[in-house]
Formats: sequence, C-alpha cells, structure tokens
Amino acid sequence: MLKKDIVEILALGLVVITIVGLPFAIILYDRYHVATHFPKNSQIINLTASAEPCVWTRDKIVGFNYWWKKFQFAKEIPIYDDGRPIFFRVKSADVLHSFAIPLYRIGPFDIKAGEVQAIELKTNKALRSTKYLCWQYCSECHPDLNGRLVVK
Ligand SMILES: [Cu+2]
Repeated sequence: MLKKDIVEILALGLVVITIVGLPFAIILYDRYHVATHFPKNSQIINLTASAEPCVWTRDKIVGFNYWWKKFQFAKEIPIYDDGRPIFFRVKSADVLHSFAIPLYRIGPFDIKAGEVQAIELKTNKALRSTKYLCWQYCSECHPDLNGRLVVK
C-alpha cells in the first residue's frame, strides 16, 4: 500500500468521523452547557421558533429534521409554581424572531437563527397562565406564532 493510499484512507476516516460525530458532540455540549449554566433544580424550557412551518416547538430542530418540517407546536407549555427557577432557552431555526411574555414584562428579546437566548422568568407576582409570543413580524404566519404558559 502506498503512503498516498494510507493518507487518503485516514482523510476519509476523519471526514466520516466528523460527519457522524459532530451532531453527537453538539448534543453533548448542549447538555454540558445546561448542566453548568443553570441551577440544578431549574425548570428549563427549550423553545425553537420557525417561520416555515409556523411553530414554536419544544422539538429539537437540527440539520436533518429541519427539512422534514414536522414539529409539534408548543401551544401549551406547563410551568410549575413550586419555587424552582424557570428558564427559557429560546432559539430560531430560520429567520429573526423575537420572544416575549407580556404579562411578566419579559422581552421582547431578539432571537437570531443559530443563537440560544437564555431568559429567566422572574417575577414577584404569583405565576398565572399567560401568553407567550413572537414580538416582531417574522413571516406571513407571524400572528399565529404564540402559545400559552399553563401553570400547574
Ligand atoms: Cu414573528
């Protein structure tokens, strides 16, 4: 076997490892980030906005499933009024969105595609079920980009 063949095989192996391993590395990094940046007992609500299809979803949108576009709309998100801190980790799968919870004067926070915004639901009021929404015009379906936080 020539030295050139060995180098080609190693390069091919590196490409395959990168393609297969990168999604796992991203998922592991995401878990590490959550474990090290939020209090241990937090309620963490991952939300992703997408203009096409028009949803706020708790599904993880990653490269391969983005094209299937079958995400469950998070029309109702349970939150627990048990004293634990509540954090939203909000992302956009495509265009610039904006996240707000008007009742608690939270936001609007710009949500750029590919970035994660960590937003704490901090209030001195008792928790009440309320609406969350996209605050800025992001697409034709913008008026439908809203859901409810339901206190349990
Ligand atoms: Cu919008």
